[in-house]
This record gives sequence, C-alpha cells and structure tokens, in this order.
Amino acid sequence: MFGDYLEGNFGNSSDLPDISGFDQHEPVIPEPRRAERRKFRTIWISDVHLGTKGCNADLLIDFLDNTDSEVMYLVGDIIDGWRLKKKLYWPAAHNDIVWRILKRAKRGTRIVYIPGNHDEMFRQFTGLNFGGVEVQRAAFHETADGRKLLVLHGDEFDTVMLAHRWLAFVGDAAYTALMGLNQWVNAVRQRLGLSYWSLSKMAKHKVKNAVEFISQYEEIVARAAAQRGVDGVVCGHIHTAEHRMFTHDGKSIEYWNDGDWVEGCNALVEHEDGRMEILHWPDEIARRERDAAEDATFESERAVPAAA
Ligand SMILES: [Mn+2]
Repeated sequence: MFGDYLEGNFGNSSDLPDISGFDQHEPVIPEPRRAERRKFRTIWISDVHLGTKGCNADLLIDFLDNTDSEVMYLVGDIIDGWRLKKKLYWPAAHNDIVWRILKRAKRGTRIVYIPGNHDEMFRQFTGLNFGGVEVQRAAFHETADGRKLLVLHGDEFDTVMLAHRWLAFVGDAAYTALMGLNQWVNAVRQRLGLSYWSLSKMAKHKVKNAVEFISQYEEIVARAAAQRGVDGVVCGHIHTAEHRMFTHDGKSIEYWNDGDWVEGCNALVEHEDGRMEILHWPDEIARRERDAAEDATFESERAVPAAA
C-alpha cells in the first residue's frame, strides 16, 4: 500500500496511494484480543525510522497494542525516506506499524502527523488527510489543565551544528573502542618514530561537544517556543527524551522531547489531568511482566486452600 512511496515516487497529490482498504488485510503480527489498554489523553512518539534496521519495530508494536489515546502526535522521522531511496528495507513488522496507526485513526483517535527531516517528502502533503491521519507542519496542543504547547519535529533548529549531530548518538561503547584503537595507532606511530597522538583525547572532546550540543539545542528550541507565546514545546529529532524547564523574560517554558524508537524506545504521554510523563517502554514491559507474575503467584496461593 505504500509501494509508490518506497520506490521514491512521491509524485503529486493525484498519485496519493489508496489506503482505504487497508483493514481488509491482516497484520503479520496479529493484534492481541486484549480489551485493557492503558488509556492516555495524548501520546507523542517520533524518530521511529521505519525503513531502517535501527527501528525497534517489535517494541513499538507492543506499545501500540497496549496503549490508547484521544489524540496521537507522530512527531516526525516516522519513515526514513533518505535511506529508503538508497536501499529498500521494509520487513512485514514495519507494514504492521503503519496498519496499526491507520487502525487507530479508524477507531477514533485523532492522529496528527508532523513530518521530520527524514520523512520531509510528506511535508508537501501538509493540510491533507490520509485515512484519518492529518499531515501538519507543526501543531498547537492544549493540555487538560490549559497549558498551550507547540509541537514540532525540531530539525529547524540544528542547522548550525549539523555537521556534529551524529556525535550526539555516540555513547560510551564507541569511546571505549576508540581508546583501544588509540593504543594500537600509537604503537604503530612509535615504531615509525612518530610522536604520541591522542585519538581518545580528541574523541573525549567531541563527546563533550555532543553533550553541549544537546543542551544548547534544548535551550534554542525552548527560546523559540517562548517567542511564540506558548507555555511549552514538544519535539523529537535529537533522540534524547527529556523534560527541562527554562525561563525566558521571567516566564517559565517547559521543554519536552519524546525520544526515539531506535535506542531509547520512549513515548511522551499526557494523563487525563494534564500531567505529562516520559515512558521508557522496555521498563514498562518489565513492570507489566512483574505484575503478571505477582498476580499468578497470588492466584495460585489462593487456589491452594480450595484444592486442599
Ligand atoms: Mn530528525
């Protein structure tokens, strides 16, 4: 159903794919017949990167099957168009995610899709509606307790430091590997009569830059939101789930980042009373399984006297 898009043929609006009959197909990973879903007022997810091996499709399917909300924002980089054009990677589970999102819209969830920089080809469809999914460039969300939030992907704000952006995703493991490489490089350099050269020192400097980059990015996005007169901002893009408070001209501004489904597997949710929370889905699964195990123990303990 997304074939044309996957081949990089985005065409014009007359070439829109017909997705009206999607629910005549069944997903490969069936939806569980579970009536109990955790209900939220609002859900925000972003940086899913469908079409790449990095996407944690199974965890996202579990999230979609266990939650529900009145409104759901897809805050960009849902489909990774840049990479799809190079090499097609589209397992059945990725189709299942698209299927579940369309199904959600059909069940009555208002779905707002704000394309990011990796799925910017969808930005040309701003204002259109695909099977209940509204495409917007940005959105304003009002929480249950009346706060006004600006929702956008966030790539608009990192052009200055774009070249170093990848460093934001380099963790300790890469740093350790670099230190090993550093030793090897210097053993070779010593044999060649060259002076010591610290690769790890350079890497450390770069990683420190990445931390500074994230911090600066958060501040820039919050300031931009403050200038638009809102109480806060929700974005994605830098794959770092976070909640921070800033002050701008004596007024406080809340910054929320809903994380990603490549490494973090986070979602941002708003509860019925307007309280917001970042969920780390692997932790939620662990808690659910622990609760289920405790329930089973309780049930079996209760069953003992009856059996005796
Ligand atoms: Mn992005």
